[in-house]
Formats: sequence, structure tokens, C-alpha cells
Amino acid sequence: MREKANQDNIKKWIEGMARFNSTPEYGTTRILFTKPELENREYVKSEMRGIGLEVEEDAIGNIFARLAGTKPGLAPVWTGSHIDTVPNAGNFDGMAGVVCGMEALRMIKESNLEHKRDIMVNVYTSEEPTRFGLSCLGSRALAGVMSLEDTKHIFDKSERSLYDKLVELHYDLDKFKEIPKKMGEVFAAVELHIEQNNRLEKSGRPIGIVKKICAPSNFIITVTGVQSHAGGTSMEERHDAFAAACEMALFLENLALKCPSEYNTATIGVANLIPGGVNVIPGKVVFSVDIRDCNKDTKERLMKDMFAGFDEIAERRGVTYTSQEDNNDIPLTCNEKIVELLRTNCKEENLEYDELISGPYHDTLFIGRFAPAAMIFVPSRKGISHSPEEWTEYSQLKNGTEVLAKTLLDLSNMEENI
Ligand code: HGY
Ligand code: MN
Ligand code: MN
Repeated sequence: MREKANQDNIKKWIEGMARFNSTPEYGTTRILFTKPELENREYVKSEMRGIGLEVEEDAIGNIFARLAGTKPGLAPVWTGSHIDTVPNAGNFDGMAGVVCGMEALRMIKESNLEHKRDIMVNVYTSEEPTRFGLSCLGSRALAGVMSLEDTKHIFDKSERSLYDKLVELHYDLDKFKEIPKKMGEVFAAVELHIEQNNRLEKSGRPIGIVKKICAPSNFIITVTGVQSHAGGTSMEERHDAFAAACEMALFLENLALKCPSEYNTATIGVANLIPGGVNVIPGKVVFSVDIRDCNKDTKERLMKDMFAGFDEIAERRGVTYTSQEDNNDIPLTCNEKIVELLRTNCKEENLEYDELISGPYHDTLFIGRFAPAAMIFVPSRKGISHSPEEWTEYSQLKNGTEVLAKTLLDLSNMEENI
């Protein structure tokens, strides 16, 4: 590539996006379709136009910025990520992939190197589950697993549906049916993302090539016992919903520790005790379960064993429970030919790499359902993410951009399918 990645651009755009934040007092919070996120969308689109890209937006707010190729009839090559955040986050989760994608397309354009296929850098709507409790809304819609009807049945904490919000923002919902992509409509997709773990930092290698992406299964468990007096009710006769929930949590943790998968996790991130009195035995506890695995079979086995264990605990403790499944997604194995191309391009750029499994999910999990897909990781300082402490050096983002740009250019000149 004649044009090298410009670290100042990367810094400018990361810091430019960081201004759009609803919690400047602590980290960065940019939640789907709130004022900061809407303003950030306009900023990003303006900067994309500023580097000469044609910008469009679909009916769920996915943004597509195109660098036209010489053979526009060929299926395009995609890169991109997200610009929304979890509460009190950092400034790199998602944003790194959008910014480095923009810089990669600028490099290709300025290098005046021929590329047959259009190359697009995209912003996928709401990768984080923060507002509507469901992740990857935009990339699910692209994969055809989020219909317009579905948007009427997912609600935020103020009971607003995604559908209502899309109407309020004047998205052309007649075009929602045009969102899903069929196999073949996108030639290849490569997403750059921060690692959100410390393996690259520990190994000292600047690039991660992702082999598999774990998929989440999310449940809300409601345990119902008997609300009663903390002093008047003896230990033998109580049916404590929180004690039962705690036993379920430790049972799940033990299952996850013993799971034979290459990489899996189980997390209870939210728990609510009802009624919540210091001298009241909780009659009800509502808690979240977030299970990740890079292997479909071991994840299904773990969930089957989890519910069998929960049944036994509930029976023995004289409580009942219900389970609401929010999503149960399928892990992705990255496309081997793109992985091989990434290996080659890292070597050409003299950048050492590790081959990794991604514990976090990403939009690529869904893009990979209709296109050959892979991911590039760059290091996260101390492996921290989903925190104001999240940090990646701009020089590390520059390294990732060099590999991304070369890979997008190579893919855009490939004729045979991969
Ligand atoms: O939770 C995840 O894995 C992603 O960062 N949203
Ligand atoms: Mn995230
Ligand atoms: Mn992310």
C-alpha cells in the first residue's frame, strides 16, 4: 500500500466520537438512539463523506459508507463495527473497528490502487444489548433474524418498543424488508476490534487473528419462594428465593468450569431481590444468565445440565422458577481463506500475530451467516474493556489498520469465491 495508515486520523476520530457521551463524569455512555448516539451518527457520516465515501443508512439505522470499485456489479467487501456502548464504557469497543475501517478506505483511495469490488465501512446498529436487552440488532436484521414485527416486541426500560423508536426517527419502515442479505450478496467481511482480553498484551504480539467467535445465550430466571419474616421463620421451614438463586449460581459456575469446550463462560450480571427488605426473606429473585461458548454442542449440553440442576435445587428447596430465553445464538468459525490472507498480510507487514478465540461476541457473528467473515484483534491494555479504563495505543490501531487495508484491497480484487 503506497499510503500508510495515518495515526493522527485514528486519534482524531476516536476522540471526535468520545465527545458524544451522556456520562462525561465517568466513562463513555452512548446508548442507541439517545441524543449522544444520534449526534455521533451524524459526526461519523460527515467524516465518512469527508474522505470521499458515499454514505447510506438502512431502515434499522445500519450505516454503509462505500468506496466504489471498478466493477460495481461484483459483490462488495465489508468492514465495520459499532459506535454504541455499554454504560460507563471506554472509547474503543466498536469505535476502533469503525475508525480503522474509515482510515483503511482512505488509504486505499489515496493510494489510487485499482480495486474491482466496492469496499464498504459500516456502522451496525446497537451491537450492545444496553437499551433493548438484545444485542446486535442491526447485524441480526442483516442476517434476516430480526424482522420488523420483532421490533414491535422488544422494549426498553420505559416500555418503548424499538419499532416505536424507528417510527419516531422517521426511518422508512417500508424498506425494512430490503435489509436482509442473501448468501453471495457480500463477498467477504473483516471486522477490526479490540481484544477485550490480555492475551496479546501478555504475548507481546500486536495482532490477533480470530479463529472462532463465541455466541451468547441469555436468559432471565425468576425464582419464587415464600416471602416471610427474617426472625420469625426458622431456618428449617423457610423457602428462601435468594438462597436458592445463590445455589443455582454456584452450580452454574461449576458447570462452566468443568465444561470441555475450547472456550466458554457463564455470568450472572444482574440480580434483583423482591421485596428487598433487610428483615424479609426474599419471596422472589430475578437474575440474568449470560452463557458463551465457541462450540454449539458443548453450549447446548451445558444449558441442558444447567436446567436439570436448577430443577433439582428448586425441588429440594421448595421453590419454583421460570426461565425466559432472550437469545440463543450460534457460534461462528471464521472463514479459513480470509484467516490465511490475514496471516500472509501480517507477515508482509512484519507484524507478529496470535490466533485467538473471541469470548466476546461481535457483529461479525451475524454477518458471518451470509458472508465469509473474519476478525482482526488489537491489544487491550490489561485486557480491560466495558470500562472507562479501556485503552488501546493509537500505534496499535495503526498496525491493525495496515493489515486491514491490505486485506480489504486483496479481497476486493479477488474474482473467485472464497
Ligand atoms: O458482550 C459482548 O460480548 C459484546 O461486547 N457486546
Ligand atoms: Mn462490548
Ligand atoms: Mn464490541
